[in-house]
Amino acid sequence: MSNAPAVVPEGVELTDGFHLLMDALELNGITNIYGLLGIPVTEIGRMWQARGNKFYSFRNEQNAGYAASVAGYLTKKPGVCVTVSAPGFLNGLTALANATTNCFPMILISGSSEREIVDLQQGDYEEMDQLNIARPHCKASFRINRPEDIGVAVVRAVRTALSGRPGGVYLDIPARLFSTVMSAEEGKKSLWAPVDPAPAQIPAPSAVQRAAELIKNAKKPLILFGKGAAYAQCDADILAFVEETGIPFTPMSMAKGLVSDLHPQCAAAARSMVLQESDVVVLVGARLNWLLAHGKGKTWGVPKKFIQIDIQANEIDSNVQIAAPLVGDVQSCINALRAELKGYKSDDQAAWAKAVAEKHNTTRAKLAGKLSTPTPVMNYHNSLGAIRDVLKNYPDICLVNEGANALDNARMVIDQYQPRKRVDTGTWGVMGIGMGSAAAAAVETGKPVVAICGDSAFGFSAMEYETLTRYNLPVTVIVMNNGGIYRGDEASPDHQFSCMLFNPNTRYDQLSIALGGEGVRVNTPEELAKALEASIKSGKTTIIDAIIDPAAGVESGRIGNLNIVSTIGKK
Ligand code: OXT
Ligand code: ADP
Ligand code: MG
Repeated sequence: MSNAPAVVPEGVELTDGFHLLMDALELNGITNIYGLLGIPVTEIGRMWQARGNKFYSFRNEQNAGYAASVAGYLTKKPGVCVTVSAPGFLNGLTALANATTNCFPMILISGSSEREIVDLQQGDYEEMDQLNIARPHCKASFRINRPEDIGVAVVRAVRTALSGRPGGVYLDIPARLFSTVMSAEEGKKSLWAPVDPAPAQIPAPSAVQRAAELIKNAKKPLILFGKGAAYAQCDADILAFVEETGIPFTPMSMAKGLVSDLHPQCAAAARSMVLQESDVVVLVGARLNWLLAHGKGKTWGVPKKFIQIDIQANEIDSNVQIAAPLVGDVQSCINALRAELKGYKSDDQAAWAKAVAEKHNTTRAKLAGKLSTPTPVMNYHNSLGAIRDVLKNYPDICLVNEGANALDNARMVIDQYQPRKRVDTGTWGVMGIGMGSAAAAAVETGKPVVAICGDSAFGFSAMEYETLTRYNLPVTVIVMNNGGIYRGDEASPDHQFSCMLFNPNTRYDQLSIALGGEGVRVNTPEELAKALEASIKSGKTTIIDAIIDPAAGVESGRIGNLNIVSTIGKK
């Protein structure tokens, strides 16, 4: 079979790979592309902009990829990232793998070098077998060899990214294809948009009955929401399920706000109690992975029965036995359960809900005291307390959050009021998602964004701050400057700076000014609150360099239990 382009008779109107790719993306509802250009994809950016679409040009493909993946999470449409070959592709691949791990729909499109040379390893410009390297890190990896296949490839990528468990797709486009021509009329005919790319998946009635029976007979039920429930965008149905059942709920970090943290049934501040004491747990779009101690051990206390709502059938029983699997999309499963549970009422459950609410309220009240206690140098509590007080007046702001102490304390302190308003380090606990996520959140929601980043975490994508200022995005970055990873007070050995510390003279506020933004350094909660309020009101891209006590953090934040330490040979 030949890969040679079809011979087109003279006088016939022509199109080429570049044009067909853009036509196909537009037809599939894509308007924003995140990426970084160069050989062989430069024309994509220029032509995409010339068509009136938006191309967000980043400084490193990894950040463009994180932006695309977050765009996918927030919009339920695949976020698209475009990169050059080999090194650009590899930078983007980190984000594609992260998207797949987090179940975010994303398409990475990379130009690649000529197959004939790559396959014989003859040393082409940026030679790499990208198609196969991508394969284990995403849901599917496709190469397009002929212009007439661009339409079907884009449709397959969109459907694969969106259907079932969402995730990443890689599209490999050898350089030559971009300029390969074919008849414009035939090209047009080769394009289409998929019908119903993420079909509803309805749970079996018997599975719904089984789950409903467990709920009805429970004495201490709990609902646990994960980011799959937030992604599903069936917020009203979820709220109705919570309120109709009266069951306490607790959110995983990115599900915070799916039902407001201020809702009377929220049990976030009684987390240990509800995980340990509950007898039936309804998992909604949340995996029993490391973040949930694999569903076993002392985190989970008394024996319990799990009901698990998930679109991915083989997620069930991944760690422990699931008593009532509900395989389907969140919306269909929740509504089927609601119908089955109509009219049920349980006095036992009401008493449990009351006890949980009391614990939750007491813990919140205790924390509130710490949030307003002044200290000579700001700590995580009083700095985040100040941020929380400002943000409660802006419930629709999207919060981006990374770091260790900066992450764990912010998750605990800062309330979320609306769905999908929190983006963080996700399933991998990955640092560096900050600026890419902030860019996408600002672009896709059109609302202001606040990013709370540890100083280490910020450093992973700091140069991308210029991308934020360049596009005038209303993002306030609060760098929690404690001078190091976890803490800033570690003693250095005689011969070298400690491997956990940063230069204590670093001025993140001045970095902002150098990169075209606003910058302010703050030393007290009052200054922090004032600077944040002013920044949000101004809509200007700003860094607030918040000086945090170097001794305030703890090793690895809330997951110190996962840290491995040597007990041998320490001086
Ligand atoms: O019920 P109990 O008593 O248990 O109490 C809980 C709740 O009930 C209560 N709570 C509340 N109380 C009062 N009021 C309210 N509203 C409230 N809400 C809750 O609080 C507690 C805790 O609740 P929580 O958080 O819900 O529960 P818990 O038990 O913590 O939950 C467990 C987890 C596992 C679900 C949770 O902890 C979690 O989600 N953790 C995520 C952790 C994570 O992913 N961390 C990031 C990775 S750490 C490390 O790997 C780092 N690195 C290495 C590295 C990485 N990651 N990536 C790459 C690419 N390269 C390297 C690095 C470099 S972190 C890091 C940088 C760190 O330095 P920085 O300078 O950036 O940051 P700083 O530390 O600030 O210096
Ligand atoms: P968290 O980290 O918040 O606990 P996870 O990423 O571990 O959440 O889990 C999300 C789960 O949600 C995944 O198992 C995924 O298959 C599932 N999921 C994603 N979208 C849907 C949907 N629309 N309906 C049902 N399940 C979904
Ligand atoms: Mg730090």
